[in-house]
Amino acid sequence: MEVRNIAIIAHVDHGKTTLTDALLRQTGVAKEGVSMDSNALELERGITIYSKNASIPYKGTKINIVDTPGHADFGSEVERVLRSIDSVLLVVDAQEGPMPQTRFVLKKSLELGIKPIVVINKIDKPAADPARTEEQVLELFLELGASNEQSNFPVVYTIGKQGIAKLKLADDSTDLTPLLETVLAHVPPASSADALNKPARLQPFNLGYDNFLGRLAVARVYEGVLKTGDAVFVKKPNGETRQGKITKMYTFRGLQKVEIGTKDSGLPDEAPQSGAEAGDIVLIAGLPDIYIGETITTDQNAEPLPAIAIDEPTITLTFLVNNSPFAGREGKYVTSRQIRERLERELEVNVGLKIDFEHEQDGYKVSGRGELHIAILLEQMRREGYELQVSQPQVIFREGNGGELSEPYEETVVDVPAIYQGSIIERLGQRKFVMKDLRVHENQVRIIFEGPTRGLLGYRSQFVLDTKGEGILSSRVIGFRPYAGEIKKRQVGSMISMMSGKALGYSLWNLQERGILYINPATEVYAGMVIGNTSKGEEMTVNPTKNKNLTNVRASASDEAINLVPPFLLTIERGLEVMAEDEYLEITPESVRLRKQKLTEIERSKAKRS
Ligand SMILES: Nc1nc2c(ncn2[C@@H]2O[C@H](COP(=O)(O)OP(=O)(O)OP(=O)(O)O)[C@@H](O)[C@H]2O)c(=O)[nH]1
Ligand SMILES: [Mg+2]
Repeated sequence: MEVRNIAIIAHVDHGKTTLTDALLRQTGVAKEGVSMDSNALELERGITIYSKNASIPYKGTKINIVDTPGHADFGSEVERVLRSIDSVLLVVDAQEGPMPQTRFVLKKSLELGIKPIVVINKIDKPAADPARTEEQVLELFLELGASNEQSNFPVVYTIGKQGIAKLKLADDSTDLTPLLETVLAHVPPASSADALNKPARLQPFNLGYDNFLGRLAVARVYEGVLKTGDAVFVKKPNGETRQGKITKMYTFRGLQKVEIGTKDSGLPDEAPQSGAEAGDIVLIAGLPDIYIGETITTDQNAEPLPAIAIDEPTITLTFLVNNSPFAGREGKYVTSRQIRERLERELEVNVGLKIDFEHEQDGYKVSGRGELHIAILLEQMRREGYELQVSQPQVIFREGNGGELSEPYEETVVDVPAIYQGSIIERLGQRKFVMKDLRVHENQVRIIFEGPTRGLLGYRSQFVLDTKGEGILSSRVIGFRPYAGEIKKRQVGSMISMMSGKALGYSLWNLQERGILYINPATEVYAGMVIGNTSKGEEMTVNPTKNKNLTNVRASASDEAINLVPPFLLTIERGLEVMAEDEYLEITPESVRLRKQKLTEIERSKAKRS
């Protein structure tokens, strides 16, 4: 059967998954309400975390679709996916226009010689401006050095949410047929008779894991036919070769994985496949040490396929056994060995992650592509019953041959109402961010900055405050550049409990004037736990368990009515953001607590003096 391979790429939230789901529905392979975002965390957050494969049948052709995550922390995954497909649907929100991640994924696609199909989505939004968006997309193509052929892209206008696509805005359409037709017309066939007759060559671009089968590789078949049971050679890009055997293979039909060589597709018109054929994207088991970018082949003398680069981590932090006074109360897996085994399993599939297990007594050094990348792992672990504590994330520096330091830099795009423009430029300027571009559109401004990742750590919650929640900030790593120099951040001081017990409304009411609280009344606290931050920036030790002095009680009813400001409850991400260097974030299945590493004031002042 003829195959076409596409990836859906875009900035976060521009509608990739919604559109993919609609394509699955229209072609009859998924029912109403079924989504590619299937992981519990994805559903809760409404974002895609893992790229996923599906396929749809259309007019006798199998269209493999890879839905990719839009958040910049997962950009490296998108880059790998792009190596395995032949074209992309570049989805752009008709109101927001191209955003940093649009630029990144487009740049990578163009460099690979891909000819994108542009999908202007969400044209139903009241403030949508498809014509302006299209113009900006064309500008972006030209700016990124697109060839004539590439910048002569087909455009499809869509309302992904309603499953509607049009070739002209004025067209009447009730489904996605125009988009499917565009795919057939513009995406080259994934294989040819010539490729089919060669010895098998495949390349994994993603990893998976199954409790029974072990490590799985998601691979594109470039040439030949691979059969279950085949003896294969696995070649590293440098030619180093080892042997293996394929134990099981799956192909994608709709959202299902169907074992190759069996007859259980549920789609009666498709013959059971006898092997993984050139052009297809398949899941392979049997190679326990298979890795991204290697070449699987049946021919010992075959050339390895070009390597697939994996982005280096940019931030690092330590995972430790929880040793707070509340340790072990809520977690099921709490020991160093259990945490280690979990992290080792994570390394099987989490390609951008690096872990140093060497100095076990000091915890495990975990490095990743950004705060969200790490936060998702921690969130996943707590859901599985793990309990642990982590240190403050730090940027990873690199040292050149001459000892010169470099650090990760990001491109940051800020969309804010024009009145906040001045304060944002000033605030980011202090954090060594340089303005690269400023565009005004009605009352909104879009400002593009470049600066060190270090300057952004801990900035997001400040940004929300500075823009009264009306701003959007998105950012992505653009590479390592020379050290930007010292950054003086406004000191945030912690409000630390000196007592253990239950926090009382009366004391919180007194404390809320002095800063922002992280806890509710009746929250259990311990001495050394951080219960809030102070507005003046100084560190403050307080007693949140103090009750009203009983001898002073007056019998007035109004006295009892305490007006408490809703607290800033800590999530893992907020915690990673607000924590100080001498603190730990304690994470259990039920709680996220911030604490001082040294729990008593005496220990803390001793540590400060030395
Ligand atoms: N108004 C409108 N909203 C849409 C449309 N398509 C998607 N949305 C909404 O946009 C939001 C994001 O949609 P998703 O499909 O999850 O976006 P995504 O690009 O997959 O997001 P990530 O995978 O996290 O990068 C959801 O709330 C959708 O309901 C559309 O055509 N019109
Ligand atoms: Mg998505």
